[in-house]
Amino acid sequence: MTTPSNRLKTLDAVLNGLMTRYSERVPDVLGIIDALIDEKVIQKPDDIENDHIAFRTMGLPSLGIQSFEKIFLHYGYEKREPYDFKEKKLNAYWYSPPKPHYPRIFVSELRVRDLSDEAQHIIYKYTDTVVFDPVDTLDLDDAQAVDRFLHQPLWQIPTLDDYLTLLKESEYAAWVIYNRYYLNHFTISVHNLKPGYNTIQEFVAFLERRGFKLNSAGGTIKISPDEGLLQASTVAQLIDAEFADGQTHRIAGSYVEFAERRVLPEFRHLPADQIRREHRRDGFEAGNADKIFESTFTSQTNQ
Ligand code: OOG
Ligand code: NI
Repeated sequence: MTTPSNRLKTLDAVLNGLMTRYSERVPDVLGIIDALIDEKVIQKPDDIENDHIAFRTMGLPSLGIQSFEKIFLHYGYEKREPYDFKEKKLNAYWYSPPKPHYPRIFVSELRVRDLSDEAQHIIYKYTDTVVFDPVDTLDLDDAQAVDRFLHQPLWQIPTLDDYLTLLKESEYAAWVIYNRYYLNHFTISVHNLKPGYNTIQEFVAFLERRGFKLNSAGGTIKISPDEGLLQASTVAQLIDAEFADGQTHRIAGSYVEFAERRVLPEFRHLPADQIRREHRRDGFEAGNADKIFESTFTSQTNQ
């Protein structure tokens, strides 16, 4: 029987599977963890609080947010505010977790219909094989099945030509056509780390000292207008991608993000040892997110 506690066990397994594949694809993950252990900021990887994870998808009838979100709604996540990225032609939502120690989730989708006919045609060439919502036939209580689904090809591997044509018009489209539902990033919460590392400014200084390459779009540190949410990210790591025509090309894979959530003004009187997640700035910020998307863009990965 599916009980709420079984669902959380399934969620644990799904999140573990995502983090395992992601760490294999993104050497910066272990690089940063090792550097944190080396500087005695943490003792083991589990000491890191994961602020949120993010996924990208194609906004199409059998795919998109309305399909993908069914997975995490099943595990007790709640849909929260929408975001609209006009220039990048993206929609997004964030989801709050069933318990505070789970990561928030940020899911975005490409408004495929807003692209040129040529780009739409390329995308449909691949996604037209997805004729029904694949999540509808997935047993969401079977963690292994969900893990397989999140890492399996949803459509044929693209040709390099198609990839490069898409890249010219929408870097996001090119990313999704190759990387699909691979975890786009996980996010280290910095505010609960020890002094010297618990502000985004100090954490960024640590990363730069250790030689990690950071996304500079709109400035390295992205700050929400209310100054409660401060974010930074690495530049996506390149992967040697094999394309359908047998060609290989180095393309953007995934990246790592860092977030500082400040205590809300109404809770600033609380002693430090009483501060919990609900006392800090929650949610996301469109202005920050708009620049963080660019962590996988060639303007950042080629610098
Ligand atoms: C997501 C970018 C936005 C945030 O925390 O605002 C984001 C993406 O690159 O897919 O992660
Ligand atoms: Ni993020």
